[in-house]
Formats: sequence, C-alpha cells, structure tokens
Amino acid sequence: MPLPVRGFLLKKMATKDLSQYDIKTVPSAKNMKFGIVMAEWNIEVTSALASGAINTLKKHGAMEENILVKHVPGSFELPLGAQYFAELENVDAIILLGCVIQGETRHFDFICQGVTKGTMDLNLKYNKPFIFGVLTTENQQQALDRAGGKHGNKGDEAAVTAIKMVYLKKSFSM
Ligand code: DLZ
Repeated sequence: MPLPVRGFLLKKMATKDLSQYDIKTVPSAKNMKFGIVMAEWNIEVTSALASGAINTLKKHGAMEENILVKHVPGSFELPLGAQYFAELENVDAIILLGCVIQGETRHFDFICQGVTKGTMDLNLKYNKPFIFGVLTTENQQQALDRAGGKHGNKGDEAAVTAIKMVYLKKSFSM
C-alpha cells in the first residue's frame, strides 16, 4: 500500500529477508507428500523458487520421493496443473510457483487475477492446501531479490506454509 509522507505517496519497500521464520513452529513433514507445479515463464526465477521449496521441505523431513515436480508453460496454467495433481496423484498439498512480471500491457493483471482466483478456488473445491507461491513484481530484479536474493525466497515460504496447512488438516482427524 502506498504510504502518505509529507504529501507524497511513497511505496512501502521491502527492506529485509521476508522469508525468515521460527524453525521451531514448523511440524515434521516426514509423512507428508507434496506436489510442486512450476511455470516455465521466467524460469530463472521459478527454478530458484522450486529449489528453495524443495530444500525447505527436505529440511523439515520430507522424503525426496514424496516431492513431485511438474512444469506448466506460464503462471496462467498453474491452477490447472495443480488440479491435475489433486486428481491424479495422492498428494497432501500442492505448491504453485510462478513469476509474473509487469509489462506494458494489462496482461499482468489478467494473469495475476486468473492464478489468484484459480488457486483459491482449488483450495476450497478440493479441501486441500494449494499454496500460492507466485511472485508478482514490477521487474526481474525484484523477482530475483525474492527468489533466493536479498529478500529471501518465496519458495521457502510456500514450503513452510504447505507443511503447516497439511499438519493443520491432519490435526482435525487425530
Ligand atoms: C503471456 C505471458 C506474459 C506476457 N507474461 C508472463 C509472465 O510474466 N509470467 C508468466 O508466468 N507467464 C506469462 N505469460 C504467459 C501466461 O501465463 C500464459 O502461459 C499464456 O497467456 C498462455 O495461456
């Protein structure tokens, strides 16, 4: 949100690693199975997000064979790719990784709207966590800063969120 400062509207800028978290608050992912669907657009960024997500899942105990990765062409296709996971694989959570960078046209808005609404709809339709790991930035540098750069890695955050949501769901059936 823009901040009003002495009559000027300044954009609030990220100044730190946004992916820091308290490791003690994350449950074990040992018995959890995850799908990761990642977009090929801006692959330099999305592959860094995927590395972050995979490393974080493993750090918290997920087995390599319980982390399945699939590619889709662009972020707009992420919800359908994630739906295939929900219908065709027995996973506990699906992490959607993409990077949409603002261009000169309104394409950015339509892709962001589509993937955001699509992801929320999947959460509620399948009663399963579909984690929104999509960067929506003004330029590539902002994206790289959030894909293993100075502002952390949104893939790490998505992985932690996935583990917490699977744990939450399992806690209801204990
Ligand atoms: C077409 C397009 C554009 C312009 N920009 C991006 C982007 O920054 N990030 C991204 O993930 N995908 C982009 N795409 C591709 C769309 O997501 C989608 O693949 C196409 O519109 C085909 O449905």
